[in-house]
Amino acid sequence: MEGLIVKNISDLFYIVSDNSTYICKAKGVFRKKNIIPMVGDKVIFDEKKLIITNILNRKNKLIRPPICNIDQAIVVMSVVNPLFSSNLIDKFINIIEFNNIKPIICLTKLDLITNESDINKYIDYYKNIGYEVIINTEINKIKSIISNKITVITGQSGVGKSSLLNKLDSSLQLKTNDISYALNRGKHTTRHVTLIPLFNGYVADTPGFSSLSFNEMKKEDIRDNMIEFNLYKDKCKYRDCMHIKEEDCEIKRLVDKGIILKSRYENYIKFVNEIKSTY
Ligand SMILES: Nc1nc2c(ncn2[C@@H]2O[C@H](COP(=O)(O)OP(=O)(O)O)[C@@H](O)[C@H]2O)c(=O)[nH]1
Ligand SMILES: [Mg+2]
Ligand SMILES: [Zn+2]
Repeated sequence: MEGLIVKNISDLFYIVSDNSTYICKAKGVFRKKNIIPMVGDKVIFDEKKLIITNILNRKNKLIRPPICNIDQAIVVMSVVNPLFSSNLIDKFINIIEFNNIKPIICLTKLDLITNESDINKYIDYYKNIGYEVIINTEINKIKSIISNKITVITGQSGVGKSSLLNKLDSSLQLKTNDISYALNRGKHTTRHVTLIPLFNGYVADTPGFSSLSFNEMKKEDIRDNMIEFNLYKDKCKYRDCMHIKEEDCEIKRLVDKGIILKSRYENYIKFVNEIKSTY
């Protein structure tokens, strides 16, 4: 039978197929080849022996959280409490782009601010370069985005990820404001990710990240994941321009003109320096 792994606890894999759940182990040969099935995998399994016999090709794969075959990632960011960070948004987006997953930005806690003009500047910019930007109160819109897809909900602790999922489906009853969990994470906790069925698709509510890293990425990757740079780079003098120290650089000109958002460019420079320092 064919099914989808929705949960993994040590060597047990919970597979959903035709509305039933089967708890299976992986075939021994996987271990020898060092292939480990993961949440999100589409697999072939023997429903009598409860053994996974084959893993279908993955279209993408995240290590943190460990999950694959993701259609889209909703990056949740509060405008305050915790304070809005364009740096974190750009970092999430960069990593998500690198993994060939569609990023969607969801802003929360707009009810806690009186002046929205600063935030609107970001909303307009990200929309302009082609990203979908939503507010956590736009429930019907979010429902249609999530329908029939596998979606990862990501973002730092406290931004309102679990609250949003509870609002989409009150029967989920996910714990919110779980500070103790946030403080303990990374110690002994293996990061259990679960795919929760929702609107004919699945969502994964991931724990907040203590750190996000550009693992395995080169500085050229970071550059190429800045999607709006790719629109203009042909006008740079050098074909492989990094848009940093080079002369006659179109990207730097557009930052000066205010066409490329200054914070995006500054975050880009920070990211490149971050990976340089890890070599
Ligand atoms: N004022 C306000 N509070 C919110 C909003 N969304 C979430 N919260 C609160 O923020 C806190 C953290 O929410 P939670 O869903 O646990 O965040 P998570 O760590 O990202 O899952 C909780 O106390 C929520 O009630 C919002 O849109 N406005
Ligand atoms: Mg949560
Ligand atoms: Zn350039």
